[in-house]
Amino acid sequence: PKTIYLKDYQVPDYLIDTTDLNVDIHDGYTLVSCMLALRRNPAAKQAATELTLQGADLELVSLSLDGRLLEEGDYTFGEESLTIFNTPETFTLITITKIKPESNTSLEGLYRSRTMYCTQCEAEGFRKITYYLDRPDVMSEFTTKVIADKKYPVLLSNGNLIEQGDAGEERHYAIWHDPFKKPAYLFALVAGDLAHIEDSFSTSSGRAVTLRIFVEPKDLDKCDHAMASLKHAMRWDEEVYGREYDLDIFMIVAVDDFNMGAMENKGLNIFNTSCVLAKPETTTDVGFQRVEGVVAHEYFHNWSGNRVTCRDWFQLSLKEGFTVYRDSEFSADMGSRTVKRVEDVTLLRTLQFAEDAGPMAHPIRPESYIEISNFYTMTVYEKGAEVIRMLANLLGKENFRKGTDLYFDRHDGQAVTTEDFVTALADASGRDLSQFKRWYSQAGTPRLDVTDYYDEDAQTYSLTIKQSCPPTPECQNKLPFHIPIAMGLLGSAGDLPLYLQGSQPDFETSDNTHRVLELTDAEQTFVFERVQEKPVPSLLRGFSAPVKLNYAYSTRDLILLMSRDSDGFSRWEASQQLGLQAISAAMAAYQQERSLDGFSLSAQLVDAYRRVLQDASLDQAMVAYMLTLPSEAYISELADVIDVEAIHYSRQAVRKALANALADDFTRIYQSYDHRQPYAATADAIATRSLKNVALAYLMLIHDEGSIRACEQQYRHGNNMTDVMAALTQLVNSEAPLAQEYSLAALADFFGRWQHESLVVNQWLSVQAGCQLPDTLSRVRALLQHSAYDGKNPNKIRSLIGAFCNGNAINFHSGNGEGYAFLADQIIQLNRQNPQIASRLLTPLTKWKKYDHVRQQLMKAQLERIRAEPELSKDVFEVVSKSLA
Ligand code: B3K
Ligand code: ZN
Repeated sequence: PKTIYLKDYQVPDYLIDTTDLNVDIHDGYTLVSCMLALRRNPAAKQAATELTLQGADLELVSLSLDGRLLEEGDYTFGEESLTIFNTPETFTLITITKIKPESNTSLEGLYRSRTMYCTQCEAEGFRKITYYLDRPDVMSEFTTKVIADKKYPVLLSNGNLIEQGDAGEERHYAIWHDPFKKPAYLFALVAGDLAHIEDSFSTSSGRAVTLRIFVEPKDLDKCDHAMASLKHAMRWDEEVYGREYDLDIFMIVAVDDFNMGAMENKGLNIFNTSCVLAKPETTTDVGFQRVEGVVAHEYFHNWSGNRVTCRDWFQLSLKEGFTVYRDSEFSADMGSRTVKRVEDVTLLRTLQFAEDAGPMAHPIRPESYIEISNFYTMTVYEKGAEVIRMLANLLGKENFRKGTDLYFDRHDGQAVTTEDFVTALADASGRDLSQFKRWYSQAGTPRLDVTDYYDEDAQTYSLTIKQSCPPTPECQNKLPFHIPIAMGLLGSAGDLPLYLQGSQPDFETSDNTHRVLELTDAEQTFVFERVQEKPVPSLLRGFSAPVKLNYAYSTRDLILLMSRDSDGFSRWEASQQLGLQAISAAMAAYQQERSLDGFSLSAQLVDAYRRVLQDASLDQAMVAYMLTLPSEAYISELADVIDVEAIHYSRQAVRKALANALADDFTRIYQSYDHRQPYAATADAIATRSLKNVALAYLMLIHDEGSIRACEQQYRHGNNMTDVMAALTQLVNSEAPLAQEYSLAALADFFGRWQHESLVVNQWLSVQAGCQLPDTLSRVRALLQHSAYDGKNPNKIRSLIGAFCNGNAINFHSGNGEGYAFLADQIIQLNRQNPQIASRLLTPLTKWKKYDHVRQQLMKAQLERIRAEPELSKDVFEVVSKSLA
C-alpha cells in the first residue's frame, strides 16, 4: 500500500460543476447513473488532457462523453480508478455502474442496514457508489433521484425535495436538490420503511425550518431527547457563533449498523441508533448526554465542515477539532461547565495521551497516511479541540468571535486548511500566532517541569517552568510550544492577589487572583511580588493546555488545593493526584510483597475525602468525580512500564480502604436518596444519581449483606436504566457469594426483559465483558455464540469485544496471552468484512511496548500473526506495520 503525503498536495485537474445522480434500487443490486458537468480547473498548473476518477467495488456498465459511448481504448482502469483519455476543456460525462449494497459489509458507500438502505461517504466512501473525483476540494451542486420499490416508502437525499411520484411496477421515486455546493463525502441517501417525528424551528432571521427524525417504527418513542437537543443546538449556534441554518429542512436518520457515531451529511445527518435514541427506561444518563452532544456536533458541522470544508484530509482537524470544541462548549452551557471539563480531560489524558505516546502518534494535522480512516483519532478530534480551546482562551471571548466570524465569511463555500483558520484568527485579533502553529505540526504530549522558590525577605515567589516533548515518529527534536498556563497562588486562607513582575495586574478576573502565563521558551521564570506567605501554586487551572505537569506537591498542598482552590477543575485534579499518591504507595507495597494485606490509608487522606463528602456547597457531580479514583487506564498511561496486576489490585485496595473508612457517609448518601422520584435527565438529577451510585459502588466493596440486598433491590425496582445498570454492574463485579447469586438471576432477568431492545442488549453484553472477576474470557467467548450477538454489527462488536479488550485490563492482559490471541482471531476475521472496525479494535495491541517483557512478546507475536495474513486491508496493514516498526 502506498503512503500519501501532505507535501504532495496538488489542486484537482478538473472541477465538477453539477452532479446528477440517478440511484435505482432493486433487490440484490442498485444501478447508479451519474451525470457530471466537468470543466478544467483554471488553477491547475497544466491543462489536463485526461481525467482520473476514483472508484472501488464498482461494475462499470457504460460510459459516455458528450453523448458518445466510450469504447475500449478511450479509457483504462487503474487499481481503484478509471482514467479517460483525450478529455476536452469542458464536457459532460455519464457513467452507469452497478453496485451490490446487500453484500457491502464495510458499511462504507451504499449499504443495507436491517430493513433500509443508507450511505456513509466520509472519508472516501462515495467512490463505492460511482466513479468520481472523490476528494473534499471538489465541490459540486447535487441533484439526486432515488427510485425504489414502494416497500421503501421513505426516499431521502440532501437538500430540498423537488419532485416525487410513481415509477410504475410498484415503484416510486423522489428527486432532491441541494443548492449548496458540497464535496462528495457529504452526500447521503436513505431508502426505507421509516417512521418519523416532526418539529419546527424558527431561525433568528425568521425562517421556518422543518425538523424530522426518522427511525424504524419500533423506535419512535425514543426520539424526543434528540429533537430537543437539536433545537437547543440550533439556537446556541445562532447565539454564540451567529450561525443560522440554511435549508428549509433538517433531517436525522437512525441506523443500527454504523461504523462510528454519526455523520454530518448536508441536511441529512445519518446517526448510529446509539447516538440518537434515548428514553429513561432504556438509556443511561451517559447515553442521554451522548445523544445531546452528538446531535449538536453533527449539527454544528453545517458551518464548521460543510459551509467551510477541508481542502484535503490532512486538514481533518480543521472541522473535527473545531466542532468538538464547539459541542463541548455547548454541553458545558447546557449542564455544568466544570463537570464537562473534567469529563473531557479524563478522556484526553487516558486515550489521547496514550495515542500520542504510541506508534500511531501523529500531529493534529498529520503529514502522511496510508488509510485516512485510521486518522479519525483522539488526536485529531480531542487534542484538536484542545488546540482550539487554547486559541479561544488566548484571544479572549470577543476576539475569538471576531476571528470565527472572519473565518466563516472569508471562506464560505470553500475548501480550506488549518493554516487559513489560524490566519483568520490572527487577522481578526492582531495576535501573532506563528509559534502557536507548532501545535499543528508537532505530535507528542509536552511535559512541564515546574520548580519554585519563595524569598521571604523580598516577598517574591518565582516559578520556573521547563518544557520538553518526547520524540514521536514524525519528529525527534521538538521546538518549544506556545503554552498558556492558567494559574493562581494559594495562601493558607485561599487565593492570593497576583503581582507578576513586568506586567499589569489582571483585573479581568474580578479580584486579580487568576492569570494566564504564556510559556514560549524552553525554560522561563515568572516572578510574583508582594507575596506575604509561601504559597501553593495552582497550575494549569481548567486544564489550560494539553500537557503533563510535574510539580512536587506534598499531600498537604494537595489537600489545600482540593478544599480551597477557587477553580473547580483544580480541586478535582488535586483529588486525583491524592488518589494517585495513595495508589502509588499501594503499588510499591504490592511490588515488594505481591500482597496488600497490611495496606491502609493515612488518616489525613481519609479526612480530606470525608470533608469532600460532607461539603454541602459542592456540586454533587463534582463530589462523585472527586471520589472516583483515577482509572486503571490513566494510571497505565502514566506508568513507564505497566504492571497490570499491581495497578489493578492496588487501586482496588485503596477503594476498599476508602469504603471501610467512609462507610457511614456512603450509607447516609445512599439512604437519603429517594428512588421513587421520577427520572429527569437534568444536570442536577444526573449529579445526585451519580453520587448515589458512587456510594453504592463503595458500599458493595464492604460485602455486608445489607448493601448487597440494597443493590439487588435497586436492580429490581430501578425506574431508569442508569440505576438498573449501576446495580447490575456492582452485582456482576462483586466477589461476595450472595452478590454472585443475585447477579446470575439478574443477568437472566435482564436479558428476558430487554432482548428486543438492541441497544439495551449491547449494555448487557458490555457489563459481562467488563467483569473484573476470573473466567470472563470464557464468558465472552460464549456470548459470541449467543443469539443476541451479531458479528456484523459494529455496536455489538464494540459492546462485547471492545469492552473486553479496552475496559478489562486484568482479564485481557492475563499473563498467559489468551486475551491477545482472542483479539487477534477477531481482527483476522474482521479484516475483510469491515476493515475500519478491524483496525479500530487493534488499539490495545499497539501499546505492546509499555508492558513487561513476557507480555511484550505475547502481544508482538499476535501482531506478527495478523501481519502474516494474506489480503490485509490498508486499514489493518497501516496500524500493524507501524506498531511493529
Ligand atoms: N465526520 C464524521 C466521521 C466520519 C468518519 C469516517 N471514517 C463524524 C463526525 O465527526 O462528526
Ligand atoms: Zn465531527
